[in-house]
Formats: sequence, structure tokens, C-alpha cells
Amino acid sequence: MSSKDKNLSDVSTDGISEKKLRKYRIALIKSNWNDDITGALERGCRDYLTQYGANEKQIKSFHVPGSFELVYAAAHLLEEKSFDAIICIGCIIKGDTPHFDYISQAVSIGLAQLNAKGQTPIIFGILTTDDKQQALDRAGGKYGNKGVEAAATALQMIQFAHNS
Ligand code: DLZ
Repeated sequence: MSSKDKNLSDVSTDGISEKKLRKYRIALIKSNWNDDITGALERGCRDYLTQYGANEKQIKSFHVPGSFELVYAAAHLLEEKSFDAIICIGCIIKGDTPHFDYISQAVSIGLAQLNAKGQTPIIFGILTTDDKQQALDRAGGKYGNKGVEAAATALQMIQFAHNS
């Protein structure tokens, strides 16, 4: 997770050549809730993958209404077995009700359960923040872009899945 102290965007992707990368298909599921933030995360994610050598056809985007729906969408795509990594992008911001806790818990547990199947790497590109400013800081602001980190993590996990 992007934070004051840690950033995964420089995660090592050594060993995954452009030629190798061309074989892989990546699903990018974006939640439309807090769209200004998730749009920036999605762009960061896509830009990183294309800069790394993936072409547009290899990255398939899907949009869902809110982060809660990411679990269903990821489970659905997992069943299809046509992707080498599934990146989930969302932004859950604390409000006046306990909604934040229910949604963030459901999403993190749901995605972790799918990931634990060991079938396809599921990448957790979801910001869970106290306020909008913290989200902006991590969506291309002073703490980088969590979407970029999600993309770098996906490449590393694809490499892991295919070399282990
Ligand atoms: C309802 C809701 C609320 C209050 N807050 C957020 C949020 O901060 N981030 C987010 O991604 N989604 C939120 N949602 C929507 C839920 O994720 C979900 O889409 C609805 O409860 C319908 O299932």
C-alpha cells in the first residue's frame, strides 16, 4: 500500500521480458465509487503496464458500481480462467456510518479468499482511507499512485506463477 514510508512501484519486475509479457492477459476491475480517485488509479495502472510493454489488447478493463462488487467480478473472471492476473481497483473512504468497516472487511476478506485458491493472482489495489485527501495523496499525489504499485505487483506475481 502506498504510504508515507513504503511504496511498491519500484518492485522488481526483472526477468519478465517484453516478449514474455506479450503472452499474458490481465484483467483490470475498477470500482466506479469515488471515480475521480479510482480513475487516476486505473490510469496509473494501465500506463505502467503499457510502458512495460503490454499492449492495449492484453489489458481488459471492467467497471463495477462500488468496491463491494469487486469480489463478485473477480470471482466471475477467475472462473473464466482467461487471465494471468486480476487487478482490483477501488477506493473506500471513511464516512459517518460503519459502512466503511463492513465494505472494507468484506472486500479484503473476499479477495483474500479468491487469492488463496492459488489459481490466479488477485491484486489488492484498493485504498482504504480516513478522508479524501489521504486518497488523493495515493492516487498520483505526494505518496505516489497505488495503481502503479498494483500493476508492478501483478507483473511480479505473474512471474512467480509461471516460474514456480
Ligand atoms: C455504499 C458505499 C459507501 C457508503 N461508500 C463506498 C466507498 O467509500 N467506496 C466504495 O467503493 N463503495 C462504497 N459504497 C458502495 C458499495 O461498495 C456497494 O457498491 C453498494 O453497497 C452496493 O452493493
